[in-house]
Amino acid sequence: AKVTDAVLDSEQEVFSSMNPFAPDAASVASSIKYHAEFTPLFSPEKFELPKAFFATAQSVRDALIMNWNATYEYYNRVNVKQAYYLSMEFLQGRALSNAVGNLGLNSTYGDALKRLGFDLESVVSQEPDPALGNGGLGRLASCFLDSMATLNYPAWGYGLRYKYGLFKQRITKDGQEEAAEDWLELSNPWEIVRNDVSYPIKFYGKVVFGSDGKKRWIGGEDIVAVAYDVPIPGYKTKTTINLRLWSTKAPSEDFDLSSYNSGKHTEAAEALFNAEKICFVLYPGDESNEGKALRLKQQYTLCSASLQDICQLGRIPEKVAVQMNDTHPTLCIPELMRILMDLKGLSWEDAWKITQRTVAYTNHTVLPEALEKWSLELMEKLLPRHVEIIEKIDEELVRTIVSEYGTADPDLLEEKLKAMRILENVELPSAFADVIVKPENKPVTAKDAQNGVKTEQEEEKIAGEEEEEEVIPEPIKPPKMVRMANLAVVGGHAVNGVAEIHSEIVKQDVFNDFVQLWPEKFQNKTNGVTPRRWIRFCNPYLSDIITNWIGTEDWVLNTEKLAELRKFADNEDLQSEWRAAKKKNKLKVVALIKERTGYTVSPDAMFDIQIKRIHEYKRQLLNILGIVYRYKKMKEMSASEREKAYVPRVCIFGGKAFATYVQAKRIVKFITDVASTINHDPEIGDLLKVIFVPDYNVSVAELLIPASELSQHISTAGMEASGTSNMKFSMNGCVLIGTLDGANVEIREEVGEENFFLFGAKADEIVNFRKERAEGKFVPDPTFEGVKKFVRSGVFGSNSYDELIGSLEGNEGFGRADYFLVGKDFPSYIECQEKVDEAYRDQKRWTRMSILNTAGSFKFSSDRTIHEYAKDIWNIKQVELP
Ligand code: B1N
Repeated sequence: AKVTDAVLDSEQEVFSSMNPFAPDAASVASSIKYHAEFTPLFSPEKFELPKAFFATAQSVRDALIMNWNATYEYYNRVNVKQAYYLSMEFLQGRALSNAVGNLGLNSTYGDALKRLGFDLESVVSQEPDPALGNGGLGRLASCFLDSMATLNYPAWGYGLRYKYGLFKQRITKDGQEEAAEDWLELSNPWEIVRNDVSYPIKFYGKVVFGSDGKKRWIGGEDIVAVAYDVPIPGYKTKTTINLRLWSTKAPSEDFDLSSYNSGKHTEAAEALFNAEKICFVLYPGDESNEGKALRLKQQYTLCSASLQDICQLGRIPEKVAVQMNDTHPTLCIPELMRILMDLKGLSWEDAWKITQRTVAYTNHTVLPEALEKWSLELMEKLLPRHVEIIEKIDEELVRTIVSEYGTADPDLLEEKLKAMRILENVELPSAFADVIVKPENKPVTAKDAQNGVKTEQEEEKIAGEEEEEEVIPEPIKPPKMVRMANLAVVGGHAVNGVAEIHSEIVKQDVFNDFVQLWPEKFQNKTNGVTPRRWIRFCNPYLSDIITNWIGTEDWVLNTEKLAELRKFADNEDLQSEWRAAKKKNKLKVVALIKERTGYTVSPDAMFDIQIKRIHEYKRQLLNILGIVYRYKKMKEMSASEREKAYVPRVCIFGGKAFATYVQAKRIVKFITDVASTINHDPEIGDLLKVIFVPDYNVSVAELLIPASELSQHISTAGMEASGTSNMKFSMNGCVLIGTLDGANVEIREEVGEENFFLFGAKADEIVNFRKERAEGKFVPDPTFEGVKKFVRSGVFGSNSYDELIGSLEGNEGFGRADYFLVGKDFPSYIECQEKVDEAYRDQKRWTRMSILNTAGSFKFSSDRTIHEYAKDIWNIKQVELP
């Protein structure tokens, strides 16, 4: 009771220091009633839950607007440098409980709603979960906004207002199905459309010289980007920053009234549709050319609208730092150059200096297929002026490379140019055509001649003699591409990876050639997550315990304090409170599982969870095959042997597969098939349950993470840049099983290796293991062979999973032989899982491990990450409002 009183007092204090009126429950209740009546979204007769949600959100928004206006009014007055975080994705999750929590008004709003006949928890769960992001990258952007606001850093987020967020996932007997996510259906109470903040955006057209001798981009298609602002409140601070999301529309004159009146309704509205469709969906399928063009239009809209806006807001570069979240906003570089040269009249040299000083780039992946490239042909059509600028940047880069490496060793020079140029498969700029003698034009050396190496002419002659009649086909020219990562590295002043091991791979591998040129550009910024959403609000039971034992709630802002829990790790009272909190969280998940899948699971079993996008490199397949192995062994035992040998487990999966990622969808289908066999096997009962929670999103994560006891982060080493849910699990007292990949490495360092279940090949061994496989030298473990055979025997249905199991063997037609090394890591994974069971049997030991995970998680607050960006990349200072 004491703690609650203290919290209540501090809530009152915070709010009264922020507002002219001190809100007690009565005034909050009347504000909610006011909004239900006078800013209505529903008809007046009834006052039900949906209406309660919107009215509550509107009343919270009033408080946010005051702080928000005060924030930017002050920043403008003192003219501070600000950071602008550009991202194609913000995975915000629900805002109501977060905003109420950050304002410190939980109990006030709880009481107010009680007076109106509602409870806060049900009102909160009315909010649609805005999913304007795919996964970790988008969620990171949202955690960063929370930290920037909380730490009083002057900043903005910029993104797109997609009408439909990431698809809704349904699980049917055929696997995953996708449906549109209409999150705006009932409107969005948090956003404010700024009708006075809109910018023209151009596509297509051509470049001409103006009368002043400057380049002008004219003609083409013109649309308008309109600002929708979302307030982002900090925790226990007045600072409330802005997330500005752009929506697109046609200029009003583009509606063809005379066509419409003559009955051609569709044609009349074509321009409207054409402009609006840009913001219809997050990540439109880009297999078709139309899809590619649309995605590029989205990226350009984000860059152009944001930079036009930023140029109005602050002096570049003194007052502006632009951070590009991956390469998706890389068009910022040529766009800023265009604005500075064509619109502001600066020289190339000045514009380039300013651009470089302004922008910085975060890399989030080293998977070669994920490094963005755009067809030069498409880009030339859509953005002709930008391609001119990119060509010039590429030419300057060639100049730098030539001067660095000289022409004495043409092979080396060729190799460097090939690796580093922005333009791929494009001839050298004419100025360099003669400087570089290409190896194929090189005269044959005396040594080659001795070894019987023929000249090109000789080869041609021989070929001609042998196949006289045959027409030699024109060689297919590889497509000309623009490599966005190379452009981002060249155009920015800083490049960072998102975990130590990832940043090392970035330096040693992906961008090694650039590191040799500009070593000072490359940095590491290990990711983090906001402790507000990811412990304080999603896990109130554990939060109260932590506050009680540490003696203050400060840890929410200063996570280092969590380390103080270490000294109580073996304390029996703490241990039993700790277990009780976990149990309460597990009970919520038992209900969720019942509701979403119909299955009943036992809260006394170990909750073992893997939730993330379905991807081969994340190896959900390793997890489910491990489960199959466990099931197979159980079936070979008598009932009493089984009971003795195994700790009861509920194995929970969640995650979406990209709609066109066939192999990922097969994995989903396989997991659900295995689940339905095992869950219906009466011999197994509560000893093993497999659950696929459909439609995984931020809100589901907020329920699952606090309830988890073991969580799986088992990617092939070197492939997961960081991972961020690993941090959330660890904070919530969950023990991790994982490979030495991404942030796992650092988590293990912090929590102690005895509190982390490690297995599997290391990143630097992967190349050799793949080689070993390719050469047919790999001998799979009998356990792995046994599991595959078991699957093929039809236990999980008539399907024999040829494509899935075949991919682990590299059978004819199934592509790369176990590229992700599931077979290689299988035995060590199984062995590690046995150690997990053993540790869990000793509940004291397990609880200690759990406590030490929370205690050791303090490094992974996004507050730490944001301080590092602010200091090392953005050069911005904290500014507290008066
Ligand atoms: O970014 C996260 C990391 O924690 C994850 O390890 C990493 O996989 C993730 C193209 C991406 N990398 N690349 C993407 C997202 C959308 C898209 O269209 C690539 N996401 C990540 C945060 O650093």
